[in-house]
Amino acid sequence: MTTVGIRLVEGLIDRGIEVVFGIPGVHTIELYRGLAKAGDKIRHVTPRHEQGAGFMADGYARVSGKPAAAFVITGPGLTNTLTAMAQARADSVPLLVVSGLGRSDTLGKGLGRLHELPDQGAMVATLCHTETVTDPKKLGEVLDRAFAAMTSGRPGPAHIQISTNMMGQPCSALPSPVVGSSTVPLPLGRLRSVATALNNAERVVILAGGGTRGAEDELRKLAEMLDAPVVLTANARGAMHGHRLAVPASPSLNTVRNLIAAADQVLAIGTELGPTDYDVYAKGGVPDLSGMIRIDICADQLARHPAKMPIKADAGPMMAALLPMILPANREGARRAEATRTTARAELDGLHPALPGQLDIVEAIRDAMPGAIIVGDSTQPVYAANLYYDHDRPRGWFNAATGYGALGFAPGAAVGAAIAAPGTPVVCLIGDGGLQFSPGELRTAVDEKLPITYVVWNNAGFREIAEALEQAKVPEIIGCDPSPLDMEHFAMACDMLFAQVPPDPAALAEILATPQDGPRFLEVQVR
Ligand SMILES: Cc1ncc(C[n+]2csc(CCOP(=O)(O)OP(=O)(O)O)c2C)c(N)n1
Ligand SMILES: [Mg+2]
Repeated sequence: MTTVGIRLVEGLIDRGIEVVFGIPGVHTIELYRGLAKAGDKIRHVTPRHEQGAGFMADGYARVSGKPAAAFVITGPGLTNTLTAMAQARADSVPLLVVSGLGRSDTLGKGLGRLHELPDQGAMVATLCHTETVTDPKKLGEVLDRAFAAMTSGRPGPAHIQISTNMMGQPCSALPSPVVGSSTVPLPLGRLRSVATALNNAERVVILAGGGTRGAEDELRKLAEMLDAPVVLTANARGAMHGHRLAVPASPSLNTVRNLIAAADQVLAIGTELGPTDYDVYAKGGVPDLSGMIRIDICADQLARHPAKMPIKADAGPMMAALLPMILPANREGARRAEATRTTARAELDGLHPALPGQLDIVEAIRDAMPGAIIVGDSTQPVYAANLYYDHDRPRGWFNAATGYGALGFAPGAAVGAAIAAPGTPVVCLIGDGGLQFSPGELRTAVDEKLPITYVVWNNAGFREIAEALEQAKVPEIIGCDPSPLDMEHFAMACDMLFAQVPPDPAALAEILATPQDGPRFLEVQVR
């Protein structure tokens, strides 16, 4: 008999899913029967915790540009995954979580059954689109709606839950997936008025966010035609590496704010204008953007900030449509961008004496491993680089130090990244505190023989938070000194190569440049 569980796996394969990250349980047996039947068509990766499953799928989606899937049990499996779903929501990552659900005749009755929750679907519904499979004949529609929720408009997570008694029901072959059409082209008149506003401006500045991922060519061409500096938020980094017009610096820096304030036309593309990029120090002073042209795929995003021209459109096609209407002009873009880059870098020195050294470490990693993907956690060098750092490839710099900011993101996300880009070296840059949130996921990298280098910034505790408490003049610094792991023993227990280095870029670069086969562990001893 072919069950709902088996058909669901087939339906995922038909929609381009090649890997599932998951932990099985008695509530997902039919899903695993489906995986077993699908053989080579789909790969299963076993994390050590469901939060890791979610973060792995997240890293996979960010690097591949495609939706990714996690299978978890009902109850604790799903609550363990919620943090990863929230991170995916904040960073617009298409993450599908398929979970079990208790027997349908027991739901909401509070019988104390295994993994019971009062109302699992309602719990997820505040976070993302959620679906319950209640009829095998409707399984295809459920999948189509979940994929549409993840990929049409602003990407994000989605959830499908299936009761144990439903998972084993007979289910006939699913119809072919319904594929949504691409975004509706803008009316020509509207495009013309945007182009006219840009052509008439003397000093254009582009603000590029994560919505420009995958449209790096269009972004570069548009910037070149407009001769406009491009400010790249953390989720847009990696676009326009080394380009004369790139400003890979945070709009929280005064220097970058001055560049924006001096523009007579701001063009914001695929950026939510959120405080973790635009006002990370919560000091206010974000330049007035009400005169901007704003392109965003999400109508309610557009409603959140006043703009002269709010345009609901997909970034790539919109930029491509604008290009032939832009008149080439000299706006001294390269001079303005270079001056901003130089001053931004200098501004770091004044913000905190340790920042330039931390940034040197990230640049040393990039230069020792060209083309590598750096997946960051919430640790000091990652904060430094989110302020100012030019990564050398698109989709190669992302982290949880921004947006939702879930500590412990990087070990799982690095696994997903490495699986999505076979042969590409991946660096997981993480603190000693963050490492202890998700240490188990390093073993997943060993199981899967992935070329991940764990660069662990060991400053013995939650240093960034300790500094925040100090600055706030809290009379005693409490809770910031969890003892770090003995890294060498830990790496040995994981069966990984291990080395120790001082926080010296040259020493780190030397070790990183040695070829690598499988995962390895580098402890940067900060103190
Ligand atoms: C899930 C979660 N819990 C708590 C925090 C708050 N937090 C942010 S950074 C941090 C300290 C991280 O320590 P470590 O990884 O050692 O990095 P360091 O600041 O020392 O470089 C904490 C506790 C968070 N971001 N996410
Ligand atoms: Mg630390």
